[in-house]
Formats: sequence, structure tokens, C-alpha cells
Amino acid sequence: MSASKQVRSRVEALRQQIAHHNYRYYALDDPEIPDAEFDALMRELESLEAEYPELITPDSPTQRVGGAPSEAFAEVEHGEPMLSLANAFGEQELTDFDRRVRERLDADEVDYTAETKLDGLAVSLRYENGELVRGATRGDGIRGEDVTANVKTIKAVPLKLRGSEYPRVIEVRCEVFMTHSGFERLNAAQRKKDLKTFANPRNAAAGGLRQLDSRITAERPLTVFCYGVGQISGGDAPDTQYERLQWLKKLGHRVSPEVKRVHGLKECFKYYEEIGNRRDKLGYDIDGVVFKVDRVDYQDRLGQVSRAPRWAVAYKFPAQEQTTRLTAIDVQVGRTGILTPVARLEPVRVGGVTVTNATLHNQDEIDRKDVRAGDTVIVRRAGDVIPEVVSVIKEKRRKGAKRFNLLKHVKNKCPVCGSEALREEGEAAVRCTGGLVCAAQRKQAIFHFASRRAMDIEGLGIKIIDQLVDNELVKTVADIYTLDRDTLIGLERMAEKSADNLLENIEKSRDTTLPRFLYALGIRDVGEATAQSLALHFGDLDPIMKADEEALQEVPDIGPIVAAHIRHFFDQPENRQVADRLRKEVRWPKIEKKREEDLPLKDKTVVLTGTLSSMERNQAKERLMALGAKVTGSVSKNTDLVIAGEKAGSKLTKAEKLGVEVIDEDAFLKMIGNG
Ligand code: 5U1
Repeated sequence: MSASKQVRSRVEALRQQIAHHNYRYYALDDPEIPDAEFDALMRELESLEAEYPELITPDSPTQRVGGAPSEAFAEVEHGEPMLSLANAFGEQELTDFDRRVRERLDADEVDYTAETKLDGLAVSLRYENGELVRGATRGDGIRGEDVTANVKTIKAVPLKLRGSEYPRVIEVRCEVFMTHSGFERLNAAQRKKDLKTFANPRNAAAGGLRQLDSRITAERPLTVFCYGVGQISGGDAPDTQYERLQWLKKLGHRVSPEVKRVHGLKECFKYYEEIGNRRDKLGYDIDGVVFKVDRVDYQDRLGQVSRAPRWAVAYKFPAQEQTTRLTAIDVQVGRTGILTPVARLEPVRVGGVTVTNATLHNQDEIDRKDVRAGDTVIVRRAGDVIPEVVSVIKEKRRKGAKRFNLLKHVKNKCPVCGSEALREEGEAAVRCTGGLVCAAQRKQAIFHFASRRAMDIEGLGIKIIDQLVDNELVKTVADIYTLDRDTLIGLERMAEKSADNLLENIEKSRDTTLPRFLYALGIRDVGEATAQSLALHFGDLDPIMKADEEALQEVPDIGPIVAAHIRHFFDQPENRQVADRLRKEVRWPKIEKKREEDLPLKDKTVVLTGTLSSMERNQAKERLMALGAKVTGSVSKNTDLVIAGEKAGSKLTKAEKLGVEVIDEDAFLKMIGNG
């Protein structure tokens, strides 16, 4: 059955709506409808076209993904050559460019259009009578490759120009690129499919555009920004570069929001600086900015040399990637005890600074990139980010270069304190187990030990800890209890009164509880709740220090991993020594060992809702867990008890509806013995 007039007009209306919403979404970055509504329009059009294939046209939005792959790209000639850009490095070269422009034009000052320079691939889009008829790569500037099927898959490329006021033929010049988020998504999908990942967004974009099968291109998150025009016949374009870009936007094209008209050289430098400051937040890679003489009649007067116009210049940022030699791989211990492999490099300037070290992250990353000492590597430094080794130039590898194994390199010991270094199954990081003695972790360990929920030593902040550690006055947390007034007064910016207060607080901290003390030791994965459970189960420190992994796993909520962490911690003679010293300095009340069966909230599922005035929610949760409760986040028919603080909302309503017992904060405090 052929399509009725009604169906035809519905199809036409859908196409117009879809083109309009594409324009709002891609060109204006200002969508009017949610994605789901847009998808519904697309689905309706697809189903009508499936029913009435005679209605399918090449510019229908359903036709972005083409059919079978082609054998090779055909060569096509651009209507007008695609020019390239001359570069300016450094202030002097930009100053020279501006001077040459002004001298040739005999002008005092010139307006420029300032644009970002994307790190992508230049493409020319040819429209005839408003329809996209061809997409071509730059090639040698005269002839490029026909990538029409591929560019049609890029949603930001309009298949039809908007409105009816456009030249009969127009070539739009644009840069195809990939955003950082698109790149991450693509690599995540590649990993999931066990396929090769891409080194950077540029490679991913270039590879995507040059696929002979456009169905693969369609899966790559490519986008475009348009930056100029080539051939124009049968119509006119505005007289300045800036207005041309606004005009292209009106025709449905995507133009960078960073485009700006600037007056004279001073404003060019200002623009460069502004974009440089925001470079890392743009969400895509740029390698500089471009300045173009704004008036097209001036551009015509200036002309070109070889293939580069005299009226435009790319002012580049310092390169963010450089090649250098990796002389050695060392291992550093961070303040949390993680052993990180570090590449020692022959000094190289990257991103405007000299780089001599770069992180290699962990063993998995070393294996993935196959980095070996002596390799020639590509180093990247973007913004304030720590320099990293991106990849190895394998062709330049010397014979006999050996694979690097971190644990072997450190002989399974922390290079700082000599405690055992461990890599757990399923973990990328290798860690030092000498938490209490390792100099690399000292400051962090002391800070945690003194924190409010641990030993609660008010006044022992990071600035004082820095001085105590740097002057070797405190080597382990046990040394805190040997500090005297004279030592403290000798610290920078430590008044007598503050020293006295700190000493008093150290004294006060001697009276603590076993859970606080266990938590303060900083054993991996032993938070407040686990410390509570350990204390209740074992009753004292000694049996905990002696317990094997099996015995530790008898404690509620302690599984094999946490049990192994506790055991490893106390297996380190240095940690044991510090714990022994500490127990002579501090004291805690004896704990009535409770059998698990006797815990008052054993097997009860409890939900906390609203705000408690007497403690933080986390603390309340831990108290409940210590009494044997299972604390969950949502109310269901399996909930035994809801504790409702101030401003309790939907959870309270649900509990009431389900008839679950609800108590207020006072009753809760009584229940946990704080009433
Ligand atoms: N933003 C921008 N990139 N880009 C690249 N503008 C621009 N202009 C170019 C090129 C190759 O060339 C014209 C100046 C001819």
C-alpha cells in the first residue's frame, strides 16, 4: 500500500522536528526536549519509513548510518583549496605576525577573530542546494578522500542546511574531534569487548573517520566545530570572519562558543591567556588558538604564501606531549603506604616546564604499556596534572631491555621502612604494611591517630605534625606521649598557652576506649565499626594481636580480606613494638565480652532516617552495628526498627504504612546506653 498524504506529511513534519532538535542540541548546545522525547520522534520516523520505504530520502535523519563498507576512499577535489595555518611560537612571533599584517594593510590596529585550535582532523563539507553532498578530508589541500558516508554519521553535521537563504554551493570547513568524555566512553567499551584501546582522543577520532565501514564510524562519539568556508557559488557570505561563523551557526552548523572578536595584538594575548587558563576544563583537546584578520576584504588583500594565508596564524600552547628517554624505574612510597613506580627521565620540556620524573601508576599500567628501563617514551603533562608516561616507542627499544616487576624490584619489602610489601588479589596497588613505623606514612598515621574519632588529641594538627616529623621529634605515634613542654614551645608559631593546651590534651587522650585505640592504629579497612566489633568480640588488645585469620573471621562483619589486613599489621615486628609501647602509655576500661548471641539487636534490621542531634549518622550506625544490628538504607517489610531523627521524610511515612516499629532519638540513646 502506498503512503497516504497524511503519512507523507507526518514524515515530513517528523524530519523537520528532528532537524530542529538536532540543531538545538548540537549547534546551540541548548536542547528543548529531553533525550527520551527525541528518541521517540526518531523511532516514529523509523517505523514509518520501514512501512513505506518509498518515503526514504538520502537526507533523512535515519540515513546517517550507511550500508556495506567500501573498498577504498575515492579521491575528490575540493572546490577551493583547503589552506593550512602558519604557526607562531612565543610572544615575539605573534608580535611579528601582527606587525606584518598592519604594515601590509597600512593600518594602525586590526580586528581579529580569535578561535580555539582543535586537535582533530580538518574536513570539508560540501552542500549543494542546501543538501550535504560530500564530506572530504583535507588530503594535500587540493584533493582529499571522500568520507561522505562517515561524516553523515556525525550527528552534529547537518544533513540539510536550515532555512532557505543559502548559496547554491557552499563548502564548510570544520574540525572533527572527540571530547574527553566521549574518548573515555569509547575506551571503556573497547576494554569491555577486549579490544585495543586508543592512546588519545585525536587517534580515536582519526581512526573513526577513516573507517571504510561507516557503521563503525557511527559507534565513535565524533563531533565537529566549523571554523570557515571554502567555495561559495550562487550566493554570498557575510564580509567578516566573525559574522561568517555566526551565519554558519544559523545555517545549522556547530561553531565553538569560544569564538570572539578581538581588537589589536594586546587583546590577542589576553584571549590566549584566558583560553590557556581554561584549557583543561574545555572537555576536549586544543593545542593553541587561531587569530584571523576579521575583514574578508583585508584577507583578500593579504593573500597567501604557498598554502598558508597571510591573514591567519595558529598561536600554539607549549606542547603537552614530548619524547624522551626513560633512564630508570624507581619506587616511591606515598603517605597512604602505596608503592608507586616512578619513571626517571632525561630532562625534557613539556607543557612549559622541565620534567625529570613521571608516574607509571602501578604494575598493571606498566604491563599494559610494556614500559622498560632504557625505553624511549612519550611523556604527557597537562595543566597541573602529574606528568605521566603515555606510551613507549617500541621501535626504539634496545635489545635485552628487561620487563619491570615492582614486587621483585623491592624484594617484597617497603623501600622506606623494610616492612612487608603486599599486592592483594584483584588490587592494582602494592602496599606497605608498616603503617605505624613507615617514615613515608608517618605524618598521615599521626594525623589519623590524633583525629577526633580516634585518640581525639585536639590541637595536634597537620602544621604541628609537619614540624614534629620533619625535626624527627616524633617518629611513631608512641613518641607523642614523650613530648614535653620545652620541645613544644621550641616549635614555630607555638605559644606557651597552646603548648600547655596541647600537652593537656595529650594527657587526656591517655584515657580512651579499646575501639578508639584500635581505630587509631590505622589498620587497613579497620574503621570504627570494625574496631567496635573486634573490641566486643575479643575484649582486649592481646587476644586481637594474637588471633589468627580464622579466629578474626569469627567476628561479625569481618571477612577474609579484613582478617588478613589485621593479621599482616600485627605480623610486622615494628608495628607490634609500637602497639606495645602505646599500651603502656594509654589505658581503656575493661570490656565485658559479649557473646554474639547475647547482642541485643542480633539479627535485627534497622534503618536510620532524619537528622540526629547527638551524633553523626555514621557514629549512630556503628553503635547499632556494635549491638549486632544490620543497618540498611531503605525501609521494607523486612525492617525491624526505624530510628527517626529530626525532619524524617519518606522513610518514616513508609515505616508507618508498613507498621514497622519507629523510635525517636531519645529512645535510641536509651537503647544504646547513652540516655
Ligand atoms: N579554529 C580554526 N582551526 N583552523 C584550522 N581555524 C582554522 N583555520 C584553518 C585551519 C587549517 O585554516 C584557515 C585559516 C584557512
